[in-house]
Amino acid sequence: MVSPHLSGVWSLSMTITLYDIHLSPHARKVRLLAAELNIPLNKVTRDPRTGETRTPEYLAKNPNGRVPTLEEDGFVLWESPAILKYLAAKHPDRALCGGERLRRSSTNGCAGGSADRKLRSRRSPGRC
Ligand SMILES: N[C@@H](CCC(=O)N[C@@H](CS)C(=O)NCC(=O)O)C(=O)O
Repeated sequence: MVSPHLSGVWSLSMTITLYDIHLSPHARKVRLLAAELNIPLNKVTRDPRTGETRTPEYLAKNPNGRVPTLEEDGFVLWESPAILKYLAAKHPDRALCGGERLRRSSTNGCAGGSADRKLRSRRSPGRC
């Protein structure tokens, strides 16, 4: 059994694969945040224009058939807001997810959707 301490270290070194295409603004947000947080990405191009996001293999990862899709150690996530929050949560010290108080205000605080919009609307101007 791996101790929690070691398991934390291990998870930091896991390869994160990002299925994307360079011209996607949704994928670009993810690439920019990963660069900001020094999180290395194994980028795999999947071009929606040529059907690469509609193959059975890709749809098994992302049923929406769109980019970006992130995969880490068998865990798959799609929808760029959810991916951004997943990456931001790796660096709680940066408080990019709204900080503890806002995060506690909703169980979905880091999962996107309506809770995300609620958190955004409560942020003070000028805050990321
Ligand atoms: N809501 C999605 C939108 C993703 C999206 O629309 N991606 C486009 C590329 S920018 C795509 O894959 N389009 C292909 C399609 O809709 O078939 C997100 O934020 O990740």
